[in-house]
Amino acid sequence: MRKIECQPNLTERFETRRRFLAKMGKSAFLASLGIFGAGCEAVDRGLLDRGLMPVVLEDPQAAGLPKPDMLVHTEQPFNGEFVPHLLNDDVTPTERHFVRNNSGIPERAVRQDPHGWKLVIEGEVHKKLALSMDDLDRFPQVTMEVVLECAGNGRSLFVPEVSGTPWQRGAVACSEWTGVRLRDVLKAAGLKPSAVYTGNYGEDVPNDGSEPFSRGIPIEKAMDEHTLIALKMNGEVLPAAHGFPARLIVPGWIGSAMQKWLNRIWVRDRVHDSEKMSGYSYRIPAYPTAPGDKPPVADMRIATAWQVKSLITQPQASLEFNVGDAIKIRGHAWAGENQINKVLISTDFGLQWQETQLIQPSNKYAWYHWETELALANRGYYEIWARAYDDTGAAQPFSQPWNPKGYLGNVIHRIPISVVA
Ligand SMILES: Nc1nc2c(c(=O)[nH]1)N[C@H]1C(S)=C(S)[C@@H](COP(=O)(O)O)O[C@H]1N2
Ligand SMILES: [Mo]
Repeated sequence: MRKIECQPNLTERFETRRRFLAKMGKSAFLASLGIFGAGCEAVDRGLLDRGLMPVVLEDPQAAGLPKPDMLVHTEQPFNGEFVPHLLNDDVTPTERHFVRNNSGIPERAVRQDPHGWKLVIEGEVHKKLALSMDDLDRFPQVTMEVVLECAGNGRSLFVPEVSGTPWQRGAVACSEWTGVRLRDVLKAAGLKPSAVYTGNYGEDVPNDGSEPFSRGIPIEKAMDEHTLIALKMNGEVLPAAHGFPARLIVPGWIGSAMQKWLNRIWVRDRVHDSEKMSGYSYRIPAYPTAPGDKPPVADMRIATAWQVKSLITQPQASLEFNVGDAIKIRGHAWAGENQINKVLISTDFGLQWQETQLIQPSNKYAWYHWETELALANRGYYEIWARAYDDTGAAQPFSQPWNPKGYLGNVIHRIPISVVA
């Protein structure tokens, strides 16, 4: 089994894996983790240097998935989110953080074993680094609450329908992340003047031989003091599903910039040109497009920061109230690189708006909270609409602007309720 799991040849590894998975049921597989965990360790130590490929599992249960009450879109790769009223916490607990995977989860992450793991920094640097967890622990540690939102969150609201995971509103969370500043690590490697972009890689190398998920960020964002190599989530070592042992946190930007299971940063002398940086992947048209229109690839631009957005987390959709009841309304708001100015709500389809109380975030890049209370004087069907405004004057649209892959959706959130006499 050790030989199978540490197979250096990619093609052969896939064949043996298929046999391996066919032979073993889920529970037998889980039981075996401890056994080959010990066996692989010595081999793992030289993993990167000798060019061996990490092993990726396609068994979400091994990584504790799905989480309770999760709305699961796909099991392989695993993608799941939560309905808005389950996201009411100020700081999202790990059990309520959505999971978005492009392929399987590395076996190392499931074993929670950092032995042999190295983060390689190479490319346009003076000194190539291969940092162990102990090396990273020696850099200053930073803790921040950061909104992490998939670029495709809200995709299911696009009309006409677009391809991709049909996220509703829950592919967003704001957890607390602890780690080291990416810029401290890049400084240790010494950036050459030719450095313009990072190319980020992780251990989740797909089983079908397709190009591994890899995205990058401009050097300016990489050198921003808030961009982290996170080692902890909500005070605990990173869970398997969220990138153990290290992931990027690129505050304000789309989730795909936040590489999980990070093991290599290739500093580049040009904009990173991997598959997930090209074509229609994580790219949006340079100009507004008619619904259903697909502009030429040359007119597509890399999606970066999120735009102004809000979520109603209370009340739960479709609740029934009595006339005159005090109805507590609450939620979050965030705006990528910008700050929130106000969140207004309406209960009459946008004819009249009222202010809510805005609660400042604990740090830049965490989400704001907002709340208010109201009573409805007549029975009937109502929708609570929330609309956030940022400090640039931008506000959420009433109707979702369209793009070919359904990215950066920020149409106002509406919660239906009914009031009975
Ligand atoms: N290595 C790796 N990193 C990745 C991904 C991935 O599939 N592989 N998915 C990205 C995308 S598209 C998103 S939205 C976030 C999701 O982070 P989460 O699963 O911790 O919520 O991780 C990003 N980092
Ligand atoms: Mo994403």
